[in-house]
Parts: sequence; structure tokens; C-alpha cells
Amino acid sequence: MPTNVTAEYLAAEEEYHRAKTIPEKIRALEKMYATVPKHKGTEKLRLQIKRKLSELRRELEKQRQMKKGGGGPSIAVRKEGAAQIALVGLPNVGKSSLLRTLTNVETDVADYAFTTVQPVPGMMHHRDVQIQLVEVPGLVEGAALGKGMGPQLLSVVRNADAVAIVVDLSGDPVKQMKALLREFERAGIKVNKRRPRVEIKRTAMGGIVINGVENIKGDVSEVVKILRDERIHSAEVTVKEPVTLEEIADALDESLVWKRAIIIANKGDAPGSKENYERLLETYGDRFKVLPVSAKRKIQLEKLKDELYELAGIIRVFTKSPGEDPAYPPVPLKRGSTVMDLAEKIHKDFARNFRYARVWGKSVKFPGQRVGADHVLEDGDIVEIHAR
Ligand SMILES: Nc1nc2c(ncn2[C@@H]2O[C@H](COP(=O)(O)OP(=O)(O)OP(=O)(O)O)[C@@H](O)[C@H]2O)c(=O)[nH]1
Ligand SMILES: [Mg+2]
Repeated sequence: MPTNVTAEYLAAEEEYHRAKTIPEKIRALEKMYATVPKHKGTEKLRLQIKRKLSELRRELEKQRQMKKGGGGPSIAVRKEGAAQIALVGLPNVGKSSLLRTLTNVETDVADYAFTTVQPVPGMMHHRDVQIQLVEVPGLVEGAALGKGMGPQLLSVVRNADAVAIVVDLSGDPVKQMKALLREFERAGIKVNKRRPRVEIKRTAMGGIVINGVENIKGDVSEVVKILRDERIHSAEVTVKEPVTLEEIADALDESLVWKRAIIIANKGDAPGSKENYERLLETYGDRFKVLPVSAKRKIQLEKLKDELYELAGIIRVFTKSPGEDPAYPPVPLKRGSTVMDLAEKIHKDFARNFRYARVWGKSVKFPGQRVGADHVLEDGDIVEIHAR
């Protein structure tokens, strides 16, 4: 153990050794991680704590699954529309109020916590696309560690395509964000972070081969250890960008999910909301798009729809037959979709008998350009598929 740790760290370590339950252990390890000085000499220690936390998180989830009925009734929400966005926040911040105005769902709004106790879905229609919003009942501290329906609620978030975090500007939004991000972290949900670019290809034999070793900031032998812990003994690992050991561990941790997110700063009409908004922006503005709104006074709601549409990561593509006008409505696709993805969405035969396509729009250099199945489409493109 490094000699340069603080008294707080030692106290947390003591707490860890005394801890009996998994949630207790997790809380103690989080304290250890928060109090360990961040420099090169403690790099391995930090990595160890992070890995232990990940292991306990997975164990907790396994325990929950083993319990009768998977630890309570499933509250999963079936996906409908082009994308599903989770509306998530602490209790009483205005999630239902937003859902009501954005989707016309008649859900209860009241001035106390836990009005909503089940996830409530609603359809938002915007720019010819249907996007499903799901209000996740208010999260509380300890949700991810088993409090109330916490784990089930967080699994709704894990399953969504993107996350809209709702905070209340009549209270301290930075505190709210910290609490939410901690629960996300505990549930293995990474928001607005990109999975580090480390690729792993399992091989039948040949041991561990690491390409791009120069990109690893830290002891390479630790990477081999991480892999061994995951029971990977033969693989080709390619490190494509500079990464720390903790980032490599994250990249190789398949229990993590990576989600795009924005912050909806609600109750922008409340006294003191301006100052609170500014503090929120100062702390989280670099990492998140922050949109101040008022569900009650219906302020900035059109802009909010635009932002949610952006967040959903949808493009609309118009199809057409030769010599005819584009068909309406457009087909919604995930950003990054190809001509083949479109063909498959329209009709299996189209995909099977595909020859080429002609495209008009942003993704091509000239109108009516002939492209192949792998061509990546953009929002607003018009596509004419030619099949046998
Ligand atoms: N001033 C102000 N109050 C709002 C706004 N939006 C919602 N409220 C009020 O905040 C309270 C809670 O609103 P809800 O929409 O029920 O909040 P929720 O997040 O769904 O609450 P739970 O389901 O209990 O977690 C109600 O009294 C709303 O009228 C807003 O933009 N401004
Ligand atoms: Mg509600």
C-alpha cells in the first residue's frame, strides 16, 4: 500500500474491512476512491478499487436476479417509435409535468415526492417522427444499491436509447446532478462519456497480444492482469487512443452501458432559478447540453422538443420510386445507418435483391448519385433503391 494516503482514506479502508453487505462495501470503496490522492504512485490502487467496485456491482445484480422473481416484478417498458428516451431525475422535479406537455399523456402531477411509482411511457411527435419518452419514477440516494424499486428503475434507464436528466432549478441542481450521477455510476451507466477506443478480439491461441502499447499511460502488465481476471487468456487488444489503466478497464467491462444524455433544467420560472441555472452550467455545461425550461409556464418547450429529437439520434430518410415524388412520411433511422439498413427496414426482398441506390441530399456530392449498400445516409436524404 502506498505510504502517502490520507487519514480519511485509511478510515474508509477500515470501514471497508468491517463492511458486511455488498452495499456497505460499495459505499466504503467509493469513499476510498474519493480520498485516494490522484498521482502516478496511486494509479494501481485506484485501478484496483475501480475493479473491485465493478465486481461488486455485478455481484449485486446477480443476487437480485437470483431472488424470487428476479427481485420484484419487471417494470420494463416495451420500445415503440423511432427511439426511447428516459426522463429521469429526483422526486418532484417536474418529470410528469414535462411528459404531459410533450406527449399529451394524462399522468398525475402533484406537489409531493413519489407521485409516479411506475414508469410511464408517452409518444412525442416531432418533425414527422414518433419518439417514446418514459418517465422513470423519482430516484433516491441508494437506488442502485437496492433502495425501493431503485434497481428496476435504473434498468429502465439502462435499456433506453438515451437519457434526459431532469433537475429542479428551484433547488440546488448541482447537488441533484451529483446524486444522480452517483446512482448511474453505481448502476454501470455512463452518460456522455465515450467508450475508450480499445478493441479486443479473442483468439484461439497465442496469448495476449497488445497493439498500440505506446498509448497506454501506465503499467502494461496490469492490462494482462485485467484480462486474466476476466478469464481472457488469448486475445488481440488494440489500443487506438491514449488511455489510462482505468479507461482500459472500462473499455473491457462489458457490464457498462454508454448513453447520450442532456440536462433539462425545469422550473426556470421559480425564484432563484437564474443563479441556480448559472451554477449548473458552470459545473456541467462542458459535459452536457443544458436546457432551461418551465413545464408549468410552457417556456422553451419547442426548443426542448428539438433537443430531444437531436438526443434520439434519428435521421429521416425519404424513399422514392423512379420518376415519382418522394413518399411521405419519411423513414426514421438511427444515425449512421446505411442504404442497406434502409432497404431492410422497407422490405426483406428489397434487401435481398439490392443492386444499387440513387441518393439526393447531404450525404452525396451530386444529386441522384449512384451508391452501394454500405453508403451512410444523412438526415433529409432522398433514396431511390434499385433491386432486381
Ligand atoms: N414553478 C414550477 N413548478 C413546476 C414546474 N413543473 C412542475 N412543477 C410543479 O412541481 C411539482 C411536481 O411536479 P411533477 O410533474 O409531479 O414532478 P415529478 O418529477 O413527476 O414528481 P414524482 O413523480 O413525484 O417524482 C408539482 O407541484 C408541479 O406543479 C415548473 O416548470 N415550474
Ligand atoms: Mg411524476
